Order: sequence, then structure tokens, then C-alpha cells
Amino acid sequence: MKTKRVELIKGDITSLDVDAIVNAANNSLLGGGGVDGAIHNAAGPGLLSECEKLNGCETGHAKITNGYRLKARHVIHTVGPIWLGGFSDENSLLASCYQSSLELAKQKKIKTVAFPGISTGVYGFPKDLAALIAVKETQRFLKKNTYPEKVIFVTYSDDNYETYRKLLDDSIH
Ligand code: AR6
Repeated sequence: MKTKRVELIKGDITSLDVDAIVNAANNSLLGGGGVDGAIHNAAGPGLLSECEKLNGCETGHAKITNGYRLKARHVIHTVGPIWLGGFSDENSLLASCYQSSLELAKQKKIKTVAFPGISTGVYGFPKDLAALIAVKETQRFLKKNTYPEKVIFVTYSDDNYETYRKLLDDSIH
């Protein structure tokens, strides 16, 4: 039987024992609230010190660090777009977050990578549209590449879990 390359779970991304978790960061890469704050809290000060050397990150791009006190070996920091009504290239910038993060995972030969819903908290991206972009870009990437071997979508609420489940049920993974 073929192993599934895309998984869906509900819970706290900071607790996962995977090769890399993705952080929904901001352009400074120096921490913040939401999942970013939770990751920095769990990883400890070593993460901030490494981030300080990265000179920030552009929206739609990604940078990788170690995981420090996290169970995850690496953190891939990506900066999602702030939702401004859908007329400011938000969809392609969000797609670019997934592509850039997956490209880094590929370069580092990372086997398992977990994503939260980039931009779907304080950045206000509509959750259903963000999930569609996340699933579409990931599947497109996995079709063409052997790394990462597995992608895990981590949702934080029941309704968002259902959104991803329906999208994944409708597709081959
Ligand atoms: N595990 C999994 N998902 C989580 C967790 C967690 N521990 N905590 C929150 N989420 P957000 P953004 C979900 O606001 O919208 C920061 O201040 C949450 O329910 O963290 O990209 C940065 O520094 C939501 O669905 O990120 C930036 O300034 C998703 O993660 C800004 O927020 C993302 O919510 C980035 O905003």
C-alpha cells in the first residue's frame, strides 16, 4: 500500500516531533504573537538569536533555522501576506509561502514538514481560501519532488479541520 504523503491533524504545532515545522512569521523574523509567539516560547532564546542574524524575510519568502528546544529539528519561517481584500496579490503571495517553504525542505532533504494555516490568524486571510491554496500548492510540489516525503497540515479549530479534510478527500494524496 502506498503511504500517504499528506496528513491532517488538529493541535499545537509546537509539540510535533517532525523534521521541520513552519512558522507564520512577520518580515522582521523577530517573533510576535499567535503561532510565531508559541514557537519562540517553546524553542527558547537560541531561536531568536539565530533569527537576529537573518536580516528579516520578504513576504512570500522563507528562511530556515534550527529548532533548539523544540522536538522539531528545524523551523522554516515564512511570511504570509496581510489580507487586504484580495486585490493586492494575496493569493499568489500565499502560494509562494508554501512553494518557498517546500523548496527549502527539499534542499535540506527534510522528510516531514508541518504547516499551520499561514496568514489565517491576525493577518486575516479567509481560512477556506487559504486551505485551498495550501493543499493545491503542496500537492503540485509533491507530484514533482521526492522531498519532503510527508507534509502535515496542522489545524487549530474544528471547522478548519473539516475544510482541509474535504479538500484532501476530494484529491489524491
Ligand atoms: N499550533 C498550530 N496552529 C496555531 C497555533 C499553534 N500553536 N497557534 C495559532 N495557530 P497567526 P498569521 C493558528 O496569527 O495570520 C504573528 O504575530 C491560528 O489559529 O499566528 O500568519 C507574527 O509575528 C491561525 O489559523 O499568523 C505575524 O506578525 C494560524 O495559526 C503575524 O502574527 C496563523 O495565525 C502573522 O499572522
